Amino acid sequence: MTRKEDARFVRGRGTYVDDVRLPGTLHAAVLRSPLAHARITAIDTRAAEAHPKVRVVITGAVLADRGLAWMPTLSGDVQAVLATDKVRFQGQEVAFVIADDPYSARDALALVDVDYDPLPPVVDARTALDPDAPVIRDDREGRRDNHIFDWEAGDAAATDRVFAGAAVVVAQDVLYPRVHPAPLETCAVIADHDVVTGKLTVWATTQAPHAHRTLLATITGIPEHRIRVVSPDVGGGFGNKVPIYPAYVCAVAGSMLTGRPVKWTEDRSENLMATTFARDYHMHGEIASTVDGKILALRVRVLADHGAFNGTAQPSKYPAGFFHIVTGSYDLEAAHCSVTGVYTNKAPGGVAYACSFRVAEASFLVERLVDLLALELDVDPAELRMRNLLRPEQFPYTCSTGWEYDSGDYPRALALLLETAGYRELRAEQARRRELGEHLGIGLSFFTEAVGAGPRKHMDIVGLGMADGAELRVHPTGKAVLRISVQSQGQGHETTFAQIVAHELGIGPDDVDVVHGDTDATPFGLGTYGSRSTPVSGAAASMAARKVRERARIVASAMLEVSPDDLEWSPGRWSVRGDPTAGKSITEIAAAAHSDLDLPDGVEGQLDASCVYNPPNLTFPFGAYLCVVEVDPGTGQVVVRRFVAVDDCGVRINPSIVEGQVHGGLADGIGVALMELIAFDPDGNHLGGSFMDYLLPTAVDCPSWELAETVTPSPHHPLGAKGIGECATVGSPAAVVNAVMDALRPFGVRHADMPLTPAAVWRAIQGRPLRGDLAID
Ligand code: MCN
Ligand code: CUN
Repeated sequence: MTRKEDARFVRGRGTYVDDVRLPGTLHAAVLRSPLAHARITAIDTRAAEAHPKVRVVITGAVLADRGLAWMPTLSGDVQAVLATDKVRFQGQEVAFVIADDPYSARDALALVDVDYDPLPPVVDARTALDPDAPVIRDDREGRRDNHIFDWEAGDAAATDRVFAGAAVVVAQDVLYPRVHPAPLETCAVIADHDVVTGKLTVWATTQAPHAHRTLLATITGIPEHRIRVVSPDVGGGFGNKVPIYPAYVCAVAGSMLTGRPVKWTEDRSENLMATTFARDYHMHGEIASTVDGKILALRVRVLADHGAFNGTAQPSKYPAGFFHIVTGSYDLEAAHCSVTGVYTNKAPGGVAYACSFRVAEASFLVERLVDLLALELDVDPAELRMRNLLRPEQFPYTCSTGWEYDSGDYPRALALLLETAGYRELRAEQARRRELGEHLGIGLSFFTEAVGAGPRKHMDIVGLGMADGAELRVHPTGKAVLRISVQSQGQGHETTFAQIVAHELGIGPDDVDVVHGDTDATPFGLGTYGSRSTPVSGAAASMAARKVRERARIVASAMLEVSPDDLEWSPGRWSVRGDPTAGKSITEIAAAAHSDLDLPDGVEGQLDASCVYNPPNLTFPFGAYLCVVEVDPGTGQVVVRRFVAVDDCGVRINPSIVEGQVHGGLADGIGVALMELIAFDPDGNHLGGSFMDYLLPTAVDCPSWELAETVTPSPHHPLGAKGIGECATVGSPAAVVNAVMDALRPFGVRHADMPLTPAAVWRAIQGRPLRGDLAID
């Protein structure tokens, strides 16, 4: 089925926040810090206020008077809404200028005079804990260092024992550099506070409207039932639109101060400089094996750069997200990982960009280590993986760090990959071309994803348990409206969720409309991230539809004057067991449910039903990827020739949407592996503030994707579906990097950090690898 929503998108008829025009709207711009670390000694707003079109200039002092200078982050830290004492990263919000039009607001930024007293910045996370490192968060009571958290998983002692006895140990420092989600639509908000009713309406481009409503209530003190968050069409999120940003709070304050709607739309540089980034994990990984390549254990230490405020969007029990799925897809005796989070003078965050809560970093590390082990043992990397993959009979499988993987057939996926790619022929071609002095590289990766957070008792964000609601209304004519708590940013929910209901009720998908993105019109739920929509909200939709079906059964039994037990279901119809001609369609039953038909005692009329779905476990999709690159050693240029991807996300609701998700994720992976980097100079100046510097992959950089699938249903999801949204982003960077390293094998290169730009590859060949996190050295 093609996507319903595309009817408006291909016509340019989508409605994004910036398209929303409320009468009397004022426009805002944000003044940002030019320095990474500095004390603010004075702010003079008089000249800006004298600008004829400026209505209000909000500073931290103005907010402090109202208790709004600081706000909670998703991790339970606090973040400055507008800087009062210090600025802590370049691009930090310092003042919010509200004017009659956006141009005047921009112009007036230059009229705000801020005196800064520069401080030395912490740019390299590896120096953040040095005793003489400048203390970034001196606002935190009693804290005199840049330490945020220590966290560990797995059995350290058991792991050390296995390592001590292992015949082979391979170790590597691996940086997963800072990258950015870079959605096409940047962040935007309109806050509209009604002084008469006390109602606040916030139009925002968000992945989690309900969570935003609760957070806005907590931050502003406005009662939650008077807040409505509307998220119209969202032009991409990729994790960037999970948090609340300071300018959203300023817009609310601005609307309360002016009595008018206040709109703010971010520009590209602001988005790249100041909104939540991803990764920035300095990892030290070790892998232990027997001489014949049986992988025994993994030991990992991580230094996590969280920027100046810890805005990471992890479930609160897991400050390092699901990083402990670093055991990957292999049968290990033991594993241990420890993560230390630190503050640096960089934009806050710590998670975003199709990451599934740090599975991207974990997956990348383990797949690099497996390739390094293959190199060490001189065995084929496909063969080494095949020997160590979990076997189907081991599921459900509890890994060494505690996750219970729900289902999988890994060897089948890898075998399909090798066959689809023609692996043996590729290796033969590689050998031939090496003779000719050409550098073809073949890279593999195998990944296991963990998507669909909760259950609620293990996973929450700011105390909100991860469950999702769905409400299904069936009108008298049998047409249905499904209201869901998750929010599409391009994933096609209006199509797939209609398909779920249509499948359960046996009606056409065009007879189901999907409503989302308005907290006044939809049930509560945590929203779309961690590829949780299908696993959680999709399950809620399915369960609500099954309740409708059961109600329909009772109504049908009254219509047919038989016991409900004597009815059997076929798509769209309840009929008398053994007599398919005596039956009623859902449409007929819906009409009867709204009619004067006498229903059994205790049975309400109508068919509407709802469900709150608290998943019993995550779902664990997986995949096997293969990338073929060609490297020009003279220039360091990498060209991706082929990319073959086998994905298993259980039952596919809409195969073409799933393929679209995989295409996007593979492109992401090529971007991260070869070109995307948020870099800083030693003074903490951000070096990637535009798409001229922060490179995104285009069609030119991507081959024609070759996709294949296996289907291993999730045993606990009502439809057997697992999430897919982030799989390819998680799995693909390792395949690309492994391919480049494979191509560079004749040069004795073992490892180079992403992004593998021409400069990075060339320098690796010269034996002087670039420091991946610094664009200059
Ligand atoms: N689907 C399916 N069958 C399955 C699994 C999924 O048909 N077995 C369909 C779903 O119904 C949905 C789509 O595939 O239409 C993605 O579903 P799911 O895996 O549940 O992921 P979410 O809908 O929760 O999307 C979130 C995920 C995340 S976290 C990021 S980051 C990301 C991604 O989606 N951001 C995206 N893909 C994106 N795609 C677009 N276009 N834009 C983004 O911002
Ligand atoms: Cu972590 S990026 Mo997606 O989960 O929104």
